[in-house]
Parts: sequence; C-alpha cells; structure tokens
Amino acid sequence: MAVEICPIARLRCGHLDGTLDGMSADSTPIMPVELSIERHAPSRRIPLGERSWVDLVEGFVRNADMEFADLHESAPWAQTEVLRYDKYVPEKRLGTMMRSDARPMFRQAELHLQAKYRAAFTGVGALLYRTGDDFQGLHSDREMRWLDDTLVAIVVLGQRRPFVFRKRAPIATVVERIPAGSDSGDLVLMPGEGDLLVMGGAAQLEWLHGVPKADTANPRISLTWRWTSRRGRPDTNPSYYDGKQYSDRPRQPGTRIHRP
Ligand SMILES: O=C(O)CCC(=O)C(=O)O
Repeated sequence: MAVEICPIARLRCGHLDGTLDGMSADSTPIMPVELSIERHAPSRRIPLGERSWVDLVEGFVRNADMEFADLHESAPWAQTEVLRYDKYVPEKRLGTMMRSDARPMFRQAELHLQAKYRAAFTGVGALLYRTGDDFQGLHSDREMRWLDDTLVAIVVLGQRRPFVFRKRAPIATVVERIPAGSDSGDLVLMPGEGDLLVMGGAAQLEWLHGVPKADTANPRISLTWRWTSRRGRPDTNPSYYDGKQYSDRPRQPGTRIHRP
C-alpha cells in the first residue's frame, strides 16, 4: 500500500505522532506516517433543522476490518451498570475509555477532527455492541451540560446498523413510546465498516439519537470524540449517568464498572 506523508500533521499542535516540524523530539528525522484514515473522503452534511446537522463521511477509516478485529480482540471492554431504583442494571453493551494515542488511527482521526472542525475534542469513548441484542436507547449526550453548540464525532466499525435521530419533543408533550426508527419523522442512517458521523450545532439540545436493537449476530464498535463550546445555559438536570435513587439509603454512585 502507498505511504502518504501527511500534511495535516502541520497543525498548531504538531505532527501525527505529537512531534514538531519534521524532526522528532530527539532531532532524528521523522519517518513518513502511513495513514489509517482517508482524509479526503467526501463529507455529506444533512441538516437537522436550522441549528443542528450531521456530517456523514463514508469510508473514513482505511483497513476498517483490521482496525475492528484488533480493537474487538484487545480493548479492555467492561460492563457498565447504571443505578436504577436502588439496583445496578447492566447497560446493554460493553464499553471502555481509551487514550487517544492508543492507536495511530485514533490519533489521526483526532487530529483530522481538530483541523476540520477547529475544536479540541476529548476522546475516545469506545462501545462494543456484541450482537443485535445490544443497543443504545434514544438519548442526547447531556453529560456535556452545555448543549447549545457541541460536536459529537463517532467512528463506526463492524456491522452496519440503523443509527436513529429523533427530534426531541417539547417538555410536557405526552410522547407515545414509538420504537426508534419507526416514527415517520425519524432520520435513519446506516453507518458501519469505518464510516464517520459527526453531530453538530444544537443536535444534543434539539435531537435524540440511538442505536436500536437489530437483527444481526455480528458485532459493532463505535468510537466517540466530544466537544462543547460551553456557550449558553448549562443543562443542570441529572443526566442518565447520575443514576436514579429513591430510597433513604446513603447515596450511591450513579454507575459502576465490572472488568472481567
Ligand atoms: O454507538 C453509537 O454509535 C452511539 C453511541 C452513543 O450514542 C453514545 O455513546 O452516546
């Protein structure tokens, strides 16, 4: 495969490996970096109303099958449990936080996102959906608190599955429980196999997103980077991860983690 020397390395923060201007920290010349991402893959913007949007970049990760297999095998996957009515309930997928320098693909994706969106993302939150029975319900990433202007970038590896957007209902509207993806107003994308999806603007304020159950035995991995401008009024309501507790018992943490 051709080796591409990467000009996106020339960001304010330096090269793909964190060094500056053609020299490593100990002054030895830098070897060309083989790119794990397609920097020029076309990006399609889908408006979500006036203030929100999602960008879809198909084929963003090169060798997506290999990246998937490595991560699936080696990431320290753990089971998160969320406090619900005095019991810890396992989330229906595994997860882990990873360092953004854990893999060249992570580092390159992060530098690409920084350069394109001019924002300092925090990453990388990884989720593993073992089969189609694992899912993520409709929600918005309210744990970011400042939701008026945010970016949530998600690289999806492995099985393509519906990724659903639904407009958030105004407070006090009675909402029937319509399965994600089956409401006529839902927007459904099918990212997978190395695609990148970036939600932006007021998407976390105005829209919900989720990955419903799917009819597949194949696994799917998502990798998420987030950024908030911290503009606007912070959302001070408890978030999903603050847990729910209604007894007089001493307050317990909102989540806990099991590592096998
Ligand atoms: O797995 C995905 O693609 C979505 C993950 C997600 O919505 C989240 O972590 O908040």
